[in-house]
Amino acid sequence: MSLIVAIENWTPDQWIERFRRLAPDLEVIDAREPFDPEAVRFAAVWKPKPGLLARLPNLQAIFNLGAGVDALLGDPTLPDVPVVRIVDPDLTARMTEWVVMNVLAQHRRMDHHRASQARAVWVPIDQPAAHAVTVGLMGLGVLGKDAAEVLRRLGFDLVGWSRSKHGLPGVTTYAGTAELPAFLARTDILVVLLPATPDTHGLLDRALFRQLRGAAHIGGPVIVNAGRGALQVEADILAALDAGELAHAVLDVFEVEPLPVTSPLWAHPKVTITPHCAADSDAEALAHRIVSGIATLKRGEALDPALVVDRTRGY
Ligand code: NDP
Ligand code: OXD
Repeated sequence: MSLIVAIENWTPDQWIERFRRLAPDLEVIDAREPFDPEAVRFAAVWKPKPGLLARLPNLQAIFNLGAGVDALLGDPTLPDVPVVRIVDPDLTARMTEWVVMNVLAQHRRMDHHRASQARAVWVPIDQPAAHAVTVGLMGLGVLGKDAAEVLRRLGFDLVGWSRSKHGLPGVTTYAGTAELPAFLARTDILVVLLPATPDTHGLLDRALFRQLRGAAHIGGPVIVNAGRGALQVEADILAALDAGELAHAVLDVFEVEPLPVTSPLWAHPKVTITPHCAADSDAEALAHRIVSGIATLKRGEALDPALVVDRTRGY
């Protein structure tokens, strides 16, 4: 039984070594080398070449090496076998750190303090309490729920938006397109933890930014996106920042990655950029999860349904 490792934009060598070490009973195939397609039962992939997986007639499951499966589902030839995504407490905790770090930096007006420090001037400003700021979480899945829990503990007022309605302690929840305007009208800092799907593509545009409340004491509406770049219209973010409709944009994901050196986002004073590393996680732990998923399938047992992507929803 073979596991093929097909990784396009990182080097696969360490993953191949890890799988060989953690699953000595599996033949681990490097997709860059010639191989027998009939032998492959499992695939561990990140943005594999479109068409590659369709060539594997005995494939039983595809393990995505990340939480977001948009790149994989974008392959129209993807075979109809379970697609398993990453849900991992370490990844989740790191995303929550990133979200909380950026929400706090905006709430505590760190841009103002850095600018004052650069000029060696002492300019205290009024600091509202956390409960005076409403954080709106777009996406109440594994990541959104965890971030909500920590932000709630810090005292922020919280609203959340998802496709289906959720009951979450301390969070006023909204669902679906019909309730989106009410959610935005309450939001000061918009935290986006949505998947990229046909429904969410281009959602973060100027019309949406104009609906945000954006409390004056944090300088206006702020967006914080670690979901996917396909959700955001970058030209609209820049226009909204320049028009004062957004006070700041914190972005971990981009329409094109790596973000081209020519992008005006790089130098914009109201933009904070991290290079798609909000939830960089422990590769060893992720490999363990995949090996354990393969063992489950080899025993003839079912995978945890929470890990299997619903192909009709797109996440
Ligand atoms: P989940 O699948 O657990 O949650 C997705 C959430 O988005 C759910 O609450 C879902 O609603 C909601 N949602 C999906 N489509 C819509 C829609 N059309 N309208 C409203 N809500 C919608 O995903 P995770 O929380 O694990 O991850 C979220 C995303 O974060 C990933 O898909 C990935 O793109 C991104 N990510 C980014 C990383 C980074 O480093 N920047 C790292 C890891 C993930 P419902 O609850 O009703 O199903
Ligand atoms: C992602 C990840 O999906 O890093 O972006 O897991």
